[in-house]
Amino acid sequence: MGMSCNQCQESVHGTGCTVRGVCGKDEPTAQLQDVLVYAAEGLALAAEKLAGSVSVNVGQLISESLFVTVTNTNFDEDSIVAQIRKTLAVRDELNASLDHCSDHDAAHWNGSSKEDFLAKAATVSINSLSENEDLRSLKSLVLYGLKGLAAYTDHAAVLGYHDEDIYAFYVKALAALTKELPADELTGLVLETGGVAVKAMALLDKANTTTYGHPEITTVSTGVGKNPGILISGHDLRDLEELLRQTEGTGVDVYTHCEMLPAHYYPAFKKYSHFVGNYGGAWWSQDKEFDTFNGPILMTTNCIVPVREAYRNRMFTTGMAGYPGLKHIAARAEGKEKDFSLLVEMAKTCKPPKELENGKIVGGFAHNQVLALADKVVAAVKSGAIKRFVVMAGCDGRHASRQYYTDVAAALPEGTIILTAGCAKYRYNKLELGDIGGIPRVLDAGQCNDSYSLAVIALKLKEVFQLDDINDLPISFDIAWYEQKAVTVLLALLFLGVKGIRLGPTLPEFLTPNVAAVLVEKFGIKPVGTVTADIEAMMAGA
Ligand code: SF4
Ligand code: SF3
Repeated sequence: MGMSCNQCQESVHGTGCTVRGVCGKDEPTAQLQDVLVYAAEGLALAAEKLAGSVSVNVGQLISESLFVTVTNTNFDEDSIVAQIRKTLAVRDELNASLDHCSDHDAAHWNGSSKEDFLAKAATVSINSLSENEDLRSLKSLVLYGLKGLAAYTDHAAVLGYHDEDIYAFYVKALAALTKELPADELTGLVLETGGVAVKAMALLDKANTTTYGHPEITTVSTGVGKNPGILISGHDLRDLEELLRQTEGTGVDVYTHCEMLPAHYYPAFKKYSHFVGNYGGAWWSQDKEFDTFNGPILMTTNCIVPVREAYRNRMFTTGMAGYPGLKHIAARAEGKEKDFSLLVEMAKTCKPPKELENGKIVGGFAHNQVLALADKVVAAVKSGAIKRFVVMAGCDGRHASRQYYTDVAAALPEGTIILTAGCAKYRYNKLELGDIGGIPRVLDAGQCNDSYSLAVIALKLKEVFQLDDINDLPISFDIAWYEQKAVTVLLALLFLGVKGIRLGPTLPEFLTPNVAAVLVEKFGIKPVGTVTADIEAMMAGA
């Protein structure tokens, strides 16, 4: 039967991953993820037939199910099977309330065994979206955009924030993926996904900043203390909040890893003296760093890489994350916190982390903080001290070709400011790039989930400089992508009218030449080139 996955930047070029994912995802896991997407489509078709709004329960369930299939989030067959069953059960409830079956094929295959689901997988892979490769490419763009969106709305939902319009869009778009639609309708759906992405990022921004305050300029240590520690990775701030509360006064320190680094920027977490620093770099080097951390590690979301024996018994998952053989910390019971006592007790028996480095990272430049510096920034632009902003947000990844981003950051002229968000920053956030009149040359807005801040900052600059078009700003976009949240951010930028984005280290494999040509023609998207040529072009405004 084989697997067929091409959703991330590390997809095997030319064929997608067909035997085993570069990410480590094996064939049954990939197939069960396809079936889970298919079950979510069945749920959407049932919800589409109901008059009125899409319920929060259905919207949240779709968010969770799609999030499970985001690259490097969940490798655990049993938990994916459980999520398929949950999704089908709600689909069946909706169909029962309508008193008819969905015409989606899913209505006839809700067998309960994993084998049943695997047998179904052959007919529901990404290839089944359409026989026409261009239509399949457009549908893939929508589906991957939805997966990234799902991560945003799941994080917002965890904090109690929902938007029924976004949930209604899930239903509309997932249902559309099951239908034969012409290219122009699918192109419209791609752009609409970008518009909904802006809404979802704004919702998550509101959820995070209302709950934890607005990020502030913060210096984070990359060294280690003398106490044992727990390392928390992924993107879920509520998990961190509860872990910090449950470790307070226990003699166990808490460290962030990868995309949890920006948690240090939030006022709500600054009061914890045992929240000591950040350990290691971007997600892909975890198989070296987790060994030397010595204590328990909690993965709240992506990115998990194949787990090594050296730390397997110290690693835990929670939320939508999963990995076979790792202990999973259960969801919150109504009105209760998650129970992290297993990690706390284990940490007390562990050695302190081994020092990897002993420096600092400065961040916290989300929209509120940057707008507080607006006068200074505007004056620096007017005086010519700041010549250009370069947005280098997105994801990091394993490939050596991503050295491009380090080299661009190092070689950009001194009058440039790098605006970043996401784990792409690890390619240059430990370089000494200095400042411009006190404004650091790398302004880190936060996680990939905080890319919204970069759009707000750009729109504010447009307003301050009284420009009609965002593309008239002295700003260039040199974006790095890896997983599907970056696809969502890209669609959001296109929706906001940003033109001429450089995308790398390679263009998505799921774009056919015809679909890529449309993006080039309409939006001027281009692949990254050489460091020298790209810097020269960006400084010239291209
Ligand atoms: Fe391959 Fe990426 Fe899919 Fe993993 S997520 S199987 S690396 S395309
Ligand atoms: Fe990174 Fe996985 Fe995308 Fe959140 S942690 S940006 S890749």
